[in-house]
Amino acid sequence: MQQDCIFCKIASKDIPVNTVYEDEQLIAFPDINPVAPVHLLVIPKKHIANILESAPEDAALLGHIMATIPKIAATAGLAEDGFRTIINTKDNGGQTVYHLHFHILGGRFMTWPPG
Ligand code: IU
Repeated sequence: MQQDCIFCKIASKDIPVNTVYEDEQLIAFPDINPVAPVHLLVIPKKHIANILESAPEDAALLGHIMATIPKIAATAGLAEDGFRTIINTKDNGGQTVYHLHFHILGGRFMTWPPG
């Protein structure tokens, strides 16, 4: 856990959220400022600032997150029409919270390219 990291505090339950999925390695919860009818965040409980900062030993964790995202999306009702998964990285990627997180966006048609 990294001090002053808000997502570490969510992972440790110091800040409560409406958890939609949790296991030993990750937690998923609704984004506080949703940009789609369904907007979830999936975070590793381990503090990793972003995908650039992930280490070789994080490969299994990253794989577990990717393998779990479709289950979380399906539970949220997004399997039939689909959804978008986004990882924002550093300034040009639009990253504002420096604890790795995967956005799940669904419930409406997503345009391309993103802004
Ligand atoms: P970004 O990829 O770093 O830009 O996304 C951070 C997201 O975290 C953003 O969508 C925020 O609305 C969201 N968020 C949150 O859900 N709860 C919080 O306490 C904070 C940010 I701070």
